[in-house]
Amino acid sequence: MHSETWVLTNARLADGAMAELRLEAGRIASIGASVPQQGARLHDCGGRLLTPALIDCHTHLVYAGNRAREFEMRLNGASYAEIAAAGGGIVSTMRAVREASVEDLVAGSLPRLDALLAEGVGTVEIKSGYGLSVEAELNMLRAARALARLRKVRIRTTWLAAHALPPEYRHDRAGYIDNVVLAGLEVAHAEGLVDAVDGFCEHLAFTPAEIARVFDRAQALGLPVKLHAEQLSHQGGAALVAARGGLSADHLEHATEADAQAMAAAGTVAVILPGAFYMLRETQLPPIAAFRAAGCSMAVSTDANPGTSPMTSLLMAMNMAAVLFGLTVAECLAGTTGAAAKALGLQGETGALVPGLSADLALWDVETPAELVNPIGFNPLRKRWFKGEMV
Ligand code: DI6
Ligand code: FE
Repeated sequence: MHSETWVLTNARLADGAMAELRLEAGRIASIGASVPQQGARLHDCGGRLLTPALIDCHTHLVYAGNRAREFEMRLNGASYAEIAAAGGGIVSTMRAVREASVEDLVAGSLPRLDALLAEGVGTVEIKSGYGLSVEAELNMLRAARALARLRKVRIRTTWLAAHALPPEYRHDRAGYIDNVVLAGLEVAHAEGLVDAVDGFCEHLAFTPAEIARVFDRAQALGLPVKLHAEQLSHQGGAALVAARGGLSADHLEHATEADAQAMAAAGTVAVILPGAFYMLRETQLPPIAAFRAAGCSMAVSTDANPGTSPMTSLLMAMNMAAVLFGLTVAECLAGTTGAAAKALGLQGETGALVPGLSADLALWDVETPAELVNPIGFNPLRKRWFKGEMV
């Protein structure tokens, strides 16, 4: 493992500076105008843009089935909330996931993972949340761990059993939290399946008080927390996750200036998810100016999921974050590298071109970050390295 030593020459960094990098034992050993070349394989980057490998810090990549029929219903005027109330939405994906084996989940999710990797992604967060029973939630995270063994990628798993209420618990919300969300978390954690804990805090999902119970257990187990917060309405989720020192609050279209300040103070990253905003034709914009003013880190992610963001292109998410939400090119690139690493608690491991970090790199057939964010549906990835190995 990590036997390849590389020296990359003529690399153009995001700020336009030219550099050489030495990759050794899976890490960035040195970066500068010229680095020692002994014992290394050489790669001439030819003046092309070199960035950290991209990080997709919020996905629901593991699932079964699809929701194309519901998409057609929405095109005919049905709302997301109406479809959910009629037994569609998350619960329809739940039925498909419960029928799938771990092998089925892996086979169905691999093409989606490959689509991300083809765009220079080196780290992907994957959530449970479509099983909604202990066993099916475990299977989703088992599939996520299996994906990490099949490809050169770092996978971070997230327990999201508090995503929706399954039909069998419709009249027993507390029972679902106890028997599935909390009891399952214990089992999943014992099996080594959980890197963080998430919830969906929304009028059609769980209240801040219910999420607080989930966070209590997560934190008792020493697991970091994050939250789908203020997506469709303002519920207080962003303040809750900030008060817990959480990794991130995600979506945030309905977040306030006070939320932005609380998140910045807590070091909680704002994860911006333009795919769901676009697919649901939302009109409420996340308070980007408030995040900037507060000094809150912003990450950008696909939210890849079958219902509200069937998108497996992080480059597309960057373009949408710029066009729909007004992020700058620099914010889009930071949002899929350094800030995304922070949103996963990985800022000491990946997401920057700094000696000592994992040598996770993407080399692009362009010269500037703007050329990554501007095109739609064009992938200029030329090469990638993962833990120092050319993939
Ligand atoms: N927010 C979303 O947009 C997705 N989950 C969530 O918590 C929706 C997932 C789905 O509709 O399948
Ligand atoms: Fe999500």
